[in-house]
Amino acid sequence: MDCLFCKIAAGDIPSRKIYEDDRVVAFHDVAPQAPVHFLVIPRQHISRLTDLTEDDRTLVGHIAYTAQRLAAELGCDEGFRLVMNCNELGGQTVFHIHMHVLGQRQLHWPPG
Ligand code: IU
Repeated sequence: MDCLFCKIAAGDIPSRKIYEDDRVVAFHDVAPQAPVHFLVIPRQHISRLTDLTEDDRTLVGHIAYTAQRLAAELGCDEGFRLVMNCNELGGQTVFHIHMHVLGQRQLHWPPG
């Protein structure tokens, strides 16, 4: 499968990895939108949130749990934002699900 994030997860394309285990990989975003901006992705290829099945619920929980734990480790104790974009209208550009973690600047609402 020709998926950039599958290749990053496999180590076939270099990335600035922060954390990995048997289910997820976290790495710094190449175009950071905040002083801290990293992505948490599943090793398993899932193209979009709307492809999730009931069996994936624990995996998504692990992604969110890992995201907040790493945010704390990277000094985002005053606050941070988790974002998952879905499909074109949601702003998704890479079709392997990923959770953005943004922190260490004041974030505003609503997003653009
Ligand atoms: P999106 O939610 O699908 O729009 O986010 C994709 C993110 O992946 C975006 O923030 C990119 O900067 C990031 N990214 C990356 O970190 N490394 C890459 O090689 C590519 C995109 I292509």
